[in-house]
Formats: sequence, C-alpha cells, structure tokens
Amino acid sequence: MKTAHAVAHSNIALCKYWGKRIDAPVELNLPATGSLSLTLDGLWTETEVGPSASDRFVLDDVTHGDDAARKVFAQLDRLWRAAGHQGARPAALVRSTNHLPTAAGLASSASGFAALTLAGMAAFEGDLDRTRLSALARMGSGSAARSLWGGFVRLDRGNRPDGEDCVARPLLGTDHWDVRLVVVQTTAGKKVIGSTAGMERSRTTSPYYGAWVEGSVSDLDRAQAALLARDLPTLGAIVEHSCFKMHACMLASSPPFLYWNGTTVEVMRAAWSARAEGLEGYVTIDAGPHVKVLCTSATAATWAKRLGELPGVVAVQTCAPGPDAHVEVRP
Ligand code: 2P0
Repeated sequence: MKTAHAVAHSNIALCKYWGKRIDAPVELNLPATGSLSLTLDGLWTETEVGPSASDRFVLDDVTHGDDAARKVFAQLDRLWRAAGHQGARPAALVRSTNHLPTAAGLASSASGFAALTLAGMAAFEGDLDRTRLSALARMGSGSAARSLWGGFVRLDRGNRPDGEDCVARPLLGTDHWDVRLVVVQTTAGKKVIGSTAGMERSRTTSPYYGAWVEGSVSDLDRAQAALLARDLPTLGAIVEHSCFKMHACMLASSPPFLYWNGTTVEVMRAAWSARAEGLEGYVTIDAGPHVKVLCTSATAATWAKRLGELPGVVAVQTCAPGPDAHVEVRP
C-alpha cells in the first residue's frame, strides 16, 4: 500500500438530487433523480490515505471514531475490493482537511468522498478510470460522484438495477461560462437532519415526492440546454424551481423538516427584490440554511456586498467554476 494525497472541490447542484432508488440494492446508493452541478473553486477537501498500524480517521486534526469514521472505512473496503484485491484490507490512516464548513449544507460529503475515493484507490494501486471512480464515490455519498470533475457535471439516475448506467460525466469545462456562485452563510452549526434520513422521510411520507421525481427529468434536460446556450434567465428559472420543489417536498413530509432559518428567508427575499430591481441572479439552497446565488462574474461583487450587509449573515464567499479533482502518490 502507498500513501496518496487527493484534492477534490465541492459542487453545488443546479438541478438537485433528493431521494434514492428503491429498485436496487441500498449499497449502490442510486439517486431517484438525476442532477446537474457546478464544481466550485473556493471550497475543497484534501485527503491523504496511507498505511497505519490500525484504522484511524482524522478530520481537521480531530480523530473521529463515530459514524463518519465507519462510512470512511466502509468506503476504503469498497475501494480495496474494486482495486482487485482479495482478503483483508490493510489498516489505513485517513487524514482529511475541509476547506469549507463541515455538515452545514455546503456539501462537505461531496468533496470529502470524492477526495477519499481518489486517494484510497491510488493508495491501493488500483487502475480504474474516472467514470468507475465516480460510481464508487457515489456509493459513499451521492453528490460525491459529481466532484470528480471540474466545471459543469451531470449525474444520470439510470434505470439498470445494477446501477451501471448511473454515472456522472463532465458536460462543460471551467472555461465554458464565467458564472459565479455567491455563497451566503446564514449561521454556523450542524444541520437539523442528515441528507440520507431526510431523503428517506421525503420518499416515505411526502405526497409531493412522486411529482418531485417525475419533474426532475425535464428539469435536467432543459437545464443542460440552457447551460450549453449560456442562457442565464432560463437556467436560473430551472435552478430555482428545482430547489424549491425539493424544499416543498421536505416540508410536506411527516413530520415536516426545514433546513432554513429566519436569515435564510430574509436573504432569499432580498435576492428576489434585487432581481426585481434589475440585478440578475438566481437562488438555490441545499440541505442546510445557506443561500447561494448564481450570477455572472460582472454582478458577483454587487451581490456579495448587498447580501453580506443583511442582519444574520455571517460570511459571504464568491466561487468561480472549479477544477477537476486530482491525486498524487507520495514517495
Ligand atoms: C445535491 N444534496 O444534489 C442535493 C441537494 C442536498 C440537497 O446531495 O445520502 O450527502 O450521502 O447520497 O450526497 C446531499 O446528499 O447524500 C445532496 P447521500 P448526499 O447536492
């Protein structure tokens, strides 16, 4: 076993993944909806995987022995087998640093499992192409499948029970379109319910879940066409619709759940007011309380200033399209 170091950037879903297929083994972690994302330059995870006397997971200099560690080592077990090895996996030290807030709706699991998958496979000296690695990353966390690539990425849900047609692929590179994502952080702290549990509650109890899944197919194709045409008003309308259908689906769950706080709502409203005054930008929110605004590079500074001044906003960060994930094996 070698020591390998990987960097993967976070991504934001312009068309969201929410819900898992139930016609396939749970282990495959197949999404019920396809998704389309933008990889972000300013938010990333770096992960090193190397030999150790026993399994140890260190995240941001703190050793974790909890659920997070179990998911990490289950992923290494998967990578070990996928690399073609038999028998027991060697013990490993996984040292990871998040250059983003963990578990607060800024997709740390996306960059985290993408970096872990790249570093783990390189450490185990496996020779798999990036599409296959993306499928393995998806088994760790659905959104991680998209973080293997930079620019704009599409993850199809697929239909095959073995999940082989559920693969992410890069649609367009970082130079396709000079858009920005203005990330408005509304609070520090952890999210109210994990994504996996939230998705399952939506699937089993929300009367809107079926409509959500059904509508996602045309959202994805129309968003891809608008992206190709660099048509921001059309893409933005689809981005907002995908986001708020997903949150409506959560709210209609029983018991209901909501990732927003009061500031989330104020930022959303301020963004819509700004747009009504002619500042172009579109809102999206993930499984957390932060608000992200998709806009052009020319308007990003104005957006950041305007939303950054609102009461309750703790930080604003402007992200450009980010690069492919990469890995190196250390001597
Ligand atoms: C997304 N989210 O497409 C959506 C939008 C949150 C809201 O993917 O259960 O951590 O590990 O596959 O990838 C967050 O869910 O979920 C997510 P699992 P993941 O970005």
